[in-house]
Amino acid sequence: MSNEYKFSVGPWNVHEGADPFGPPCRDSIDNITKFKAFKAIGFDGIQFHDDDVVPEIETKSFTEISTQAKALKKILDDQGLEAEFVAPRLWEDPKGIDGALTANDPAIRQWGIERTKRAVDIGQIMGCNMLVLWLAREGTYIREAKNPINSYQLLVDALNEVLQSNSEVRIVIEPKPNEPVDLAYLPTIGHALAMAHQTCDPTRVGGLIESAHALLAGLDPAEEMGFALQMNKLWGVHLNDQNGLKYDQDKTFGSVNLRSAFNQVRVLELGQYAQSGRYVGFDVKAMRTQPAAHAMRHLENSRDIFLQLVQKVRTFDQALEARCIKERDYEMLELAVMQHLLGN
Ligand SMILES: [Mn+2]
Repeated sequence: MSNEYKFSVGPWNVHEGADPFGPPCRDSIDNITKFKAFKAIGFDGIQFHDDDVVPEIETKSFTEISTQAKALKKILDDQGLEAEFVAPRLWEDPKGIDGALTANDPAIRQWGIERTKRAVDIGQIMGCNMLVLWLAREGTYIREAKNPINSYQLLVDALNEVLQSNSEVRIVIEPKPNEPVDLAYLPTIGHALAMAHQTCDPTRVGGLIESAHALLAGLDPAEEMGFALQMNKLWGVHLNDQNGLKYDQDKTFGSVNLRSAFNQVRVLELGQYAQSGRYVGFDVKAMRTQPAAHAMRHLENSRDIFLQLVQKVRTFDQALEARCIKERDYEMLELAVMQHLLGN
């Protein structure tokens, strides 16, 4: 099983513990040390923001960017790792304070598109053609600040410009309904894939579903994945967990709702996700309370829980399932699922 599924993680998943109410509480670990540790615990893919590859990217020439990306590619190669995707971190630059691709200022929009195209170039150097777009600040705090009809057109225009700039790139939209902004454009996978079909090349635009983001939209992550799988558009997952409608918690996969996690694994099995060759990514973060020595356990635990749930899905009594469905005995089916998860 661990050979069938490939796992990925981003350097930000091992962090210093800062939150909006308090400073860092663990020392920084350099990326190279993190990559070695990821490989040792069974992760083969690394997810990158453009400025994870090239820190202070805004101050650097393309020659410098290219040199740094090539150097990092060599480090990954030497460790038997590969880059899964590169994502432009538009939301952390002060220029993108009110959104980048949907900013009201056309000069900012052009900056956003150019920075996104630069992330595609970095991806190409890193050997991956996946560009993930989490549209963090593309939205509003108050509705009156932007014209949503116009904003959605601006997003289509931006996607088209990126698609036309590079014939290899695959754009993968990661929807999220809120946070950091109050109301985000493309809040669900349905919105994202509807927009994909409006672009100049729908075959090159797909989606990535994060469990917590679906939950924050009041939706079921497994059903959202099923929707994307039916369209052959589930090009990535960020599995994690979420304790209700709060801030984006990025908790260890399965740690809040084991049955929801079971159903996410079940739909990935039903959709033959492993056979697609795509990575199972975990966007999980260590609790702030964790001492540094244990601040990677959330990754190991998420991967372990995932693999145990693959086993649970595969060993569920298929004959019983078929009989319950035939007899419409969903009480029995539900109990059987619960008993199976309880180990009985
Ligand atoms: Mn998250």
